[in-house]
Amino acid sequence: MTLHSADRNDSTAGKRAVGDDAGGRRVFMSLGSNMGDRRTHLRQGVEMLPGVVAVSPLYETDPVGGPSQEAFLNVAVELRTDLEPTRLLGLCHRIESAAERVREQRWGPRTLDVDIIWMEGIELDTDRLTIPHPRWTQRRFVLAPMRDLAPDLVSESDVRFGEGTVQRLGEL
Ligand code: A4P
Ligand code: MG
Repeated sequence: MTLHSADRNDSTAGKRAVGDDAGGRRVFMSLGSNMGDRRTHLRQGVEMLPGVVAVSPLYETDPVGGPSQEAFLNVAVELRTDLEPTRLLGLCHRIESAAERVREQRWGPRTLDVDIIWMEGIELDTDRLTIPHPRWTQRRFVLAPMRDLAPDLVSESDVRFGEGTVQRLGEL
């Protein structure tokens, strides 16, 4: 896995460019839903994120970890933002609350999960926040959409060795 930052690569097929010229650091988020109207939850979540540069294709994914539960829809989103990590985490929680997420069980079913995957130049590990996300390099439901957006960070073999099965559905 190459975890250095590089210039943006706009040549990736399937990557939907949303905006450009935004300032700030390069950031990747992962959004997942497996309850209710999954696609709408993801769309509304993406709309609430600041500085969106690109949204990956949509993937249907088998749950990794946790109890037996329905399949997820997952996407990755690239941002450019000056928001500090803790502020961005606060925003993640507000976006999840807007989808009326209820926390009952770790890794359990959820209307919307918004995770910070990677922030350019940031490494931190506190009780509330770990960046890069501690499990992202093991999970195909994050690696596959990340590969679509950031082939400089994720290789084909990284995706192949990820845990879980994923199916690309098209645009969110
Ligand atoms: N937290 C720490 N680091 C971060 C970060 N980088 N981004 C803290 C976001 N949050 C971070 O998360 C618990 C706490 O983690 C947060 O309050 C925050 O302070 P949560 O969202 O409340 O609970 P969770 O998601 O159940 O726990 P966790 O450990 O974040 O789960 P994971 O590892 O993210 O896994 N399978 C498929 N196919 N698709 C999925 O989207 N998601 C999970 C969740 C499991 N299996 C899945 C999927
Ligand atoms: Mg989460």
